[in-house]
Amino acid sequence: MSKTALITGINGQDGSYLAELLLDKQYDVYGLVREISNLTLLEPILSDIALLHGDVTNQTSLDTAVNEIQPDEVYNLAAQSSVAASWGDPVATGEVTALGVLRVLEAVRQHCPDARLFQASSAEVFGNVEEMPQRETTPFCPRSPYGVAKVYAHWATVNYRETYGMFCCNGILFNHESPRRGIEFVTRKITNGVARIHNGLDTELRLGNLDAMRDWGFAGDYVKAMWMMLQQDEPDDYVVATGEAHSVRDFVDIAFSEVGLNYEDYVVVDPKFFRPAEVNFMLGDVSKTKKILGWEPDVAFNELVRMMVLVDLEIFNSVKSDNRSIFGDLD
Ligand code: NDP
Ligand code: GDR
Repeated sequence: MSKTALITGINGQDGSYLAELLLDKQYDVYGLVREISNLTLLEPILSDIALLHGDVTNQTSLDTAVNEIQPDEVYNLAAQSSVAASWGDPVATGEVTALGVLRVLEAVRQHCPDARLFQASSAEVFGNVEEMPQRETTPFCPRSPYGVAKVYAHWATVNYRETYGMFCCNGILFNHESPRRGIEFVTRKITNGVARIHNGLDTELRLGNLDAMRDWGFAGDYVKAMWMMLQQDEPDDYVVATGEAHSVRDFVDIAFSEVGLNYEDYVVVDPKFFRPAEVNFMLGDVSKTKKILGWEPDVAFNELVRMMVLVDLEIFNSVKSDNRSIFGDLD
């Protein structure tokens, strides 16, 4: 019999990849979306999934969804997921990214306690901790309202596992990117900027801290780890990372090189994009996840940058050819 999964945040980057993975595995896939949610990333699979309206700030909507669907697996991906934006609205970030998780846990406990639950925890829980690389036992030391909210969510998930015996797992996810990444994150801002400059639409790209180091992987690989966690005999928490760190500058350099440009001619460092508190260096120790789940990332850093640049270039090419078909040949 096919399994049933409920995904919150299904229309986001990870949600869309995870929905595709679960459809391939013959799951019945349900997703929670808001009235205002943009469904573009789900367009190719809209006829294969079922969407319900709800919001992690609204307990009733979660109770109703979980009670009606009776899912075998719940993937809680919903969050205000931008670290940078979390300083601008710390209270709303806490409502969604911290208390929203508690509401999902409560909905599952009350209405479907045998469901297995994945919580999207984050490497931001570690902040600027000295231990390097960071593993499941590294102390938490968050540096942003987002990181603080994820710490709350992480411990709430552990507590429901320990207190109620529920099958709850935290995936401590390091940065993962793709052509579906939101433009507010640095990687997609860079690849979109490269495509714009390459097409003569911009002459510069304004960025913040180029020296920050991140452990960047491919989102399509990371959703496989989420699924694997819920297939184990026992629930546990796992770091998901590549074990390799690169600077923002490295990313920029490779992205501009893809179109034969030198980033130093185009990138302007703008203090506007510096953060009130920065996490300087993130690097994950993924040995437990490799050993117990048997998970390995498939896409290497250089391939990831290339993939994102190529897709952004294609997007501009298709916009140009659409304009040609409407207005005739523009060249
Ligand atoms: P996205 O920002 O792409 O997706 C976030 C999703 O949450 C969207 O579908 C959004 O829907 C939804 N959402 C926001 N607010 C609410 C709300 N009040 N109620 C219900 N849904 C809401 O993030 P990613 O896909 O990249 O990340 C998925 C999860 O993994 C997040 O929890 C994120 O914090 C976490 N994470 C991500 C990492 C990464 O590098 N990508 C690393 C570590 C953790 P809407 O369109 O309506 O806003
Ligand atoms: P992050 O991702 O904060 O690590 O959170 P982001 O891509 O926003 O920043 C990465 C690093 O790049 C530096 N940076 C810039 N960042 C942005 N957004 N815009 C800029 O112009 C810019 N210039 C330099 C930042 O200072 C930072 O050091 C992501 C999110 O997916 C979270 O949800 C997730 O939990 C963590 O990764 C792990």
